[in-house]
Amino acid sequence: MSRRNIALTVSLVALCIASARADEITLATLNVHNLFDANNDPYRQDEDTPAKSAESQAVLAAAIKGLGADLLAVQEVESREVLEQFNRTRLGGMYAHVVCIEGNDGRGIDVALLSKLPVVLAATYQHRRWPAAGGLPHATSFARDVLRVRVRAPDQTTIELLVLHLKSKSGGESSDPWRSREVEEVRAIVREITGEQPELPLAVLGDFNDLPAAPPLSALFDPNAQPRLLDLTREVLLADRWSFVYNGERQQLDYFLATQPLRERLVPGSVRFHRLPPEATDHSAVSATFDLPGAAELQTLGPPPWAGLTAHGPPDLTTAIPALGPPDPTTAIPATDTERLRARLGSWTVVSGTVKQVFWSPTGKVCYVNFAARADRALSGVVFQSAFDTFPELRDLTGKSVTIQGLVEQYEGNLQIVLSGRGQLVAVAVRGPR
Ligand SMILES: [Ca+2]
Ligand SMILES: [Ca+2]
Repeated sequence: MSRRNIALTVSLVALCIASARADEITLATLNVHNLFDANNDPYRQDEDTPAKSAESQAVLAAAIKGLGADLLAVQEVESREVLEQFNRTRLGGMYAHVVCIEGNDGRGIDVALLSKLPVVLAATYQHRRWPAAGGLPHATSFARDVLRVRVRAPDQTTIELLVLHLKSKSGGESSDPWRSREVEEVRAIVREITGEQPELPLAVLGDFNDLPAAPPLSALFDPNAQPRLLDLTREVLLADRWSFVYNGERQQLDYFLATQPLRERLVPGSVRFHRLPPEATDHSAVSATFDLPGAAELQTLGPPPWAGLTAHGPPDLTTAIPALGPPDPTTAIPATDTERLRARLGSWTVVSGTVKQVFWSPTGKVCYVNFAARADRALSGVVFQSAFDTFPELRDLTGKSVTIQGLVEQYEGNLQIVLSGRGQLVAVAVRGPR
């Protein structure tokens, strides 16, 4: 069999394996924009928010059905009663479980979860308190709430979700300290949960009400925080990574973060922003689909199923990256072609070259895979500590021909691709004399 035929056969087998997986679960998040009823809630200031019209509800329901989500995190729901009625009358009861706990917001808007999967646990963090943040006397608790829900998949796998709706930006920078403090607390909550059960797949998703590079959100994206939260929306091309339009400008306010145990189950290419009709809501939805293997496999958490195929694996690249879909080696840009690569900033790109050196930062927390002796002469692969175990071959890469793929970024003027997923790096030993 020729190499081409072998590659084709392997690709077909990979396709068959992919289509045979029935245990896929789609998670999504959507700010539904004021899903209010016409009844006056005497305990909340809901008088100034009109009820969502029948037409708007119908459009929203059609949009939600189109998401195909098994689990839908929602924000800006007035109450559990309103959401239950919407699910029953507009969605035909497609979600068996409606989780909504009245939170702290003055107007009464709440975070909630619609679930087709059984709910094992639901908890609120609305009672969490901290000292007044940044001179804001009222900023001593979550402006809304963080809703924690644990669901159980048919194969007994459990997934933990934290549904967020962080303090809004209205009022400008004055809200930043409050949102920063909320983020700190979310981080603490994640540590508390995963500290008890480090192998629990966990998602943090919702309307974070700020931009990806905004300082208040930085702690969520910190690559050295433990456990690391991986922003799945970064799998989407930069130009498509927006969820809200403010003054005519596209912005990303909605996010989907996952811990590594959940990230490892992400179906490649499944992360999507969904544009919804303006009659439904002013936000885009974000969704991602996951493979959920059996509970026994989850507890052992061995290497990902494709791990054996990659490290120094067969020299045919098409057999080596089932995780991300095979990169076309003919499209790879040489790592030293910085001019072409600079034009690819923010875009998913396949890059190849011979590794000149691999070195670790003085703290040992970052590993650099360099394709040139000087950092400004070529793009580098960057691996953060949390992904060291994902790339056991790092120490042996020097002198090898390596293909990497990912988003081209710029850091301190130099080009880089952050490597976190197994399929992002393929090393090929340069063939020596036999
Ligand atoms: Ca009301
Ligand atoms: Ca409410």
